[in-house]
Amino acid sequence: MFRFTTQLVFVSLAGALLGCGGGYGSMAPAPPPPPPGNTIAATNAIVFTPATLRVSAGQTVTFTFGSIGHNVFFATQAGAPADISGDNAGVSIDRQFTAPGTYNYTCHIHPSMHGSVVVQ
Ligand SMILES: [Cu+2]
Repeated sequence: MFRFTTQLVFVSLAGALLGCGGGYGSMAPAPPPPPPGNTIAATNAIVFTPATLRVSAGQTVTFTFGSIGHNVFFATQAGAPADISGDNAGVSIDRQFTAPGTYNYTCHIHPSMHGSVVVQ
């Protein structure tokens, strides 16, 4: 005679339901203000514009060249950035000004073209 013992297995349901409410912040940080437009255009009118650009020490100036080639040669002085030599058309080239001063420059292709960057 065999007696069968029925073991009751109690299963306890530990319902650990993780809420999926990853509250995505709807308050994205405001975009930073656009950088100052420290740009000098070497134009097809054979002028640099603006003729005088004022920037703060440490800022970068972008020289943009139109379809007519130009270059930028700085007067020799301490703190002047590297010249932009050659015949540059359709490009933009950056130069950083680290020291206060007035930096005059000319285009060697068109000697009548000149301008200055005043670094404060
Ligand atoms: Cu030129």
